[in-house]
Amino acid sequence: MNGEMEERAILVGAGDERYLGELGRLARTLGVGVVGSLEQQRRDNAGYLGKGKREELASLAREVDATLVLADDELTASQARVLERDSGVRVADRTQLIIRIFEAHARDSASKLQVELAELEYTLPRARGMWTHLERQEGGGGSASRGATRGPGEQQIEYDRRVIREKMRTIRRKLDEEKAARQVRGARLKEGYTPTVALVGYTNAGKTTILNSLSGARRSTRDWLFETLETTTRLVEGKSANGKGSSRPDFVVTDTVGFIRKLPTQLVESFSSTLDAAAAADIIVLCADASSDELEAEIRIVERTLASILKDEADSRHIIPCLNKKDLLTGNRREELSREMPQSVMVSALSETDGLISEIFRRIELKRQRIRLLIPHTDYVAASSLYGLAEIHSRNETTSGVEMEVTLPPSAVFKYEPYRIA
Ligand SMILES: Nc1nc2c(ncn2[C@@H]2O[C@H](COP(=O)(O)OP(=O)(O)OP(=O)(O)O)[C@@H](O)[C@H]2O)c(=O)[nH]1
Ligand SMILES: [Mg+2]
Repeated sequence: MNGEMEERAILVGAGDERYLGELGRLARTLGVGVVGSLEQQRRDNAGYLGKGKREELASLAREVDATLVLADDELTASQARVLERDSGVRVADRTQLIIRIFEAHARDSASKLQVELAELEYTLPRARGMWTHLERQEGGGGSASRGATRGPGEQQIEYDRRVIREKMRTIRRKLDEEKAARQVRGARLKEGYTPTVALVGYTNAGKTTILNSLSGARRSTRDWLFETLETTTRLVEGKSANGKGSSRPDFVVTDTVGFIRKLPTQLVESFSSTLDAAAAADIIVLCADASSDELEAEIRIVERTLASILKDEADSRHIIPCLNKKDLLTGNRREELSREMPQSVMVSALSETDGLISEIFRRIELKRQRIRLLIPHTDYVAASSLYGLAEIHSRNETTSGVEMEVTLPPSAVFKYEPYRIA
């Protein structure tokens, strides 16, 4: 899909779940122009679109001079071949499109490796398709001569697949190394416990804009999909966020990769650091674009993913639903949303995030517990590991042990429960 501005795509969708509007935005993110669309309730096994629709597609393609057909779902190799043959135009599917976007936006080495892995995973079951394609070019006679050429031997395909699998193993190994390095960095950040907040949400919700607004960072934000492909963590100083110099705690905020409907399974790896960040966070800000026509669906998709990684019900109490882009709403719509989602905070990341900041501090306070502990001298390690983990208000050596008054992060409350005296 190079020579991007030249591409003129027709969008096609078949089946119950069709999101051609979003597919069009994905296409435009890569600079691909959209010149038409066709959709159908029934999904055809052989050619994705039914035979009649494929004929319609062929004449539309001629009429609008299309160079590309984009399918809203992942196609099998043979569906893509049939669609390509019948439309007379090159075919790409939603998965390829998203992988291309990830490829174009990947900046750090982990994201690049993850994209490479996704690409190989996509190619693996299609190894035969690749060969057919080559064969056709060698034959030089287009589709007519194809039946006459003998297919490549099964051995060749097997060899090909072995090579792909071998490459995938190498990349996975490198990714594991990257992850280990990331954990070391994360642990360093954790020294001197600071509450953590993860910004999670649908792609283009405004997560990075919120991060910038909270922390004064200048991460890149764009009105296209999957601008951010890596997690970034920034410190927000309680004092500066408050402006009044009072004793609000510092916290760290992590920006993550956005979600999307029908997420290609090949890209799940790209979300692992996002999911880790969400699972480890004390507080999750579920960001949504309040001006989206699909607001409810976009929130649901993120909630479903979160539910699968959060350990228990109690965790969900620490999610702050945040409706962003308030400035794009009419007064009526704002009122309607406040009624429908009373627990959410409404902000405009470009101009006004005070409501979100206050809510974050309120939740941090709720989650921290100030307690008195008596730790016997024999449990010396338990006492010393409080440093860097808790806020320590007082410490007294007594004959039975060390008595401390501390404010604990939620993650440590359980561990210190046995020593609690008040
Ligand atoms: N009008 C308006 N636009 C906003 C607001 N917040 C963000 N945007 C715009 O929305 C677009 C997406 O913002 P990002 O911060 O890149 O969104 P994101 O959630 O990080 O997106 P990905 O990284 O692609 O998942 C950008 O063009 C922002 O300028 C807002 O409050 N109001
Ligand atoms: Mg972003």
